[in-house]
Order: sequence, then structure tokens, then C-alpha cells
Amino acid sequence: MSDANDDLDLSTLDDDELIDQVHNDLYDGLRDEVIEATNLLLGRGWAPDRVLGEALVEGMRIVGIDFRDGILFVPEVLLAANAMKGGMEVLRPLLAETGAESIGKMVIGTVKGDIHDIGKNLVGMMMEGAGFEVIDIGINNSVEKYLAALEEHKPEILGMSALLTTTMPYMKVVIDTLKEKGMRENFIVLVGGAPLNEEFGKAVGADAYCRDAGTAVETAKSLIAARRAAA
Ligand code: B1M
Repeated sequence: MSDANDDLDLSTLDDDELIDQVHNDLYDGLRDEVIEATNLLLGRGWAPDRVLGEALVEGMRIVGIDFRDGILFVPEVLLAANAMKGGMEVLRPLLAETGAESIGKMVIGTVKGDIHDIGKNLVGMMMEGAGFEVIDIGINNSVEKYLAALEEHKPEILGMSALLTTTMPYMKVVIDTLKEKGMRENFIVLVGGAPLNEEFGKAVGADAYCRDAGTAVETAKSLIAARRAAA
């Protein structure tokens, strides 16, 4: 998808062209260009969540299709992910802007065997933006690591992310362990990731499956409110 257009001045492009160019630059793993375009779009008055959705997430969706189809390979997708993270770093403070007191605490991490973290990071950012305190324990988390974080931080919410059909069953291992230890009711458990669905969330015993970061925020808010009302 490379345009071999090294000298392209992004500021001369109109919005539609710039969005196409971000998709190309993400695809080519050009972090600096993605950062520049993210700043340009913000400077043109685009809301941070619109830049995120239309420029970055959509660009990554296209990368995902070609990865699936064997057109892109792991090294290229790593570069694309790095470029995406560059754009997300620009948006992070804007998405997380809130003067509000913490409205709840969440520990979030990607499950054992899985190193995908872009979606998890996005959920963390949006939760912070909505006023939650977020403790991100990273990727490849064993049940022991989840338990240690829950013990240390005592959050209301545990969030788990999985992007692989081979790693998503591990969520049940974590939830079953919480049950065995009599701790399950202490936490609202939210799960998410591209291969999951609502049925899976129910089957593993989560409180809810969250389709995307926005849904995670809304679900967290409503389940915390219900829990506090019940108490
Ligand atoms: Co991987 N990968 N990957 N990968 N990768 C997928 C997931 C895949 C669908 C690609 C494909 O074939 N089309 C496929 C999985 C197939 C399957 O299991 N059915 C796949 C594969 C196969 C693999 C490897 C096995 C490839 C290999 O080595 N042969 C390998 C596995 C490594 C491992 O984890 N052990 C691998 C590696 C990688 C990279 C390292 C190269 C890189 C990850 C870099 C990183 O994350 N730092 C990578 C990437 C980037 C992808 C794709 C292209 C993009 C994922 C992404 O970031 N999406 C992905 C294809 C795809 O998903 N279309 C793919 C953008 C992100 C914003 O969306 O993560 O869905 P998402 O998050 C959303 C929601 O799902 C939800 O909210 C988020 C924001 O709206 N959500 C939550 C997510 N987590 C949540 C937690 C919550 C709530 C909501 O808790 C409360």
C-alpha cells in the first residue's frame, strides 16, 4: 500500500485524503507520519474519539484483514501496531481528560499466552477518561498475576482481554479460580476482545462481555451503580 511519497506534506491534504493517508501510513508502519496526521486532524477541530475511530481503529482494521489473508506478516503488523500506539499516545491525555474524582477502580490485563494489547490499552484510556482509576497489568497474565493484582489494588472491576481463540478460554480459568477461592462476588468481571461474544461472556461466568471500549465504560458505570444501589 506504500505510496513511495516521502515528501508528501500532510497539511496540504483535505480531511478525506488525510484519512486515507493515515490508513496507508499505518499500514506501512510510519509512526511519525501517523502522529503528525493525528495532530493535524485534532488541529482541524476533529474530536479525539473521531480521530481514534475513523483514522486509527479503521486503519488497524484494514491491517487486520491483510494479516488474516497472508498479505502482511508479523513484523509488518508490529510496525503498524507501533504506529497506532504513536497516534494513541497523542490522544491519550485528551481521552483521559477529566476533573472528576475516581468513580471506581479497575484492574485490566490481557490473558496468559496473549500479547495483544492495543484494544486493552484503549479500554484503559477510555475508562480513565470516564473517571475510573485504571491499573493496567499488561499482557500474558497468569491467574496468579491477576490474583496478586486484585489482592494489592482491591478494585471493584476486573477487566480481561483476549484476541486469540486459543487464549480466550483462559478467562474461565481465572473466573473459576475466583469462585474456588470464594472471591468471585467481590468483583465485577468484564471481558472483551475481537473473537469473544456475549454468549462466550455468559459461558465463562463474566458479568458482561464488552464489544468495544465505549461499551466497557457504559457497562462498568451501570454495573457499579447497580452494585452500590444494592449495597
Ligand atoms: Co495478531 N491476531 N497475532 N498480532 N492481530 C489477530 C487477533 C487475528 C484476528 C489476525 C487475523 O488473522 N485476522 C489473529 C487471531 C485469529 C484467531 O485467534 N481467531 C491473530 C493471530 C493469529 C496472531 C498470531 C498467532 C500470529 C502468528 O504469530 N502467527 C500472533 C499471536 C501472538 C500472541 O499473542 N501470542 C499475533 C501477533 C500479533 C502482533 C504481535 C503482530 C500484533 C499485536 C501488537 C500489539 O497488540 N501490541 C497483532 C495485531 C496488531 C493483530 C490485529 C491485526 C489487530 C488487533 C488490534 O490491535 N485491533 C488482529 C486482527 C484484528 O483484530 N482485526 C490480530 C485494534 C483494537 C483497537 O481492537 O483489540 O479488538 P481490539 O479491541 C477492541 C475490542 O475488542 C474491545 O475494545 C477494544 C477497543 O474498542 N476489547 C475489550 C478488547 N479488549 C477488551 C477488554 C475489555 C473490554 C473490551 O475488558 C473490560
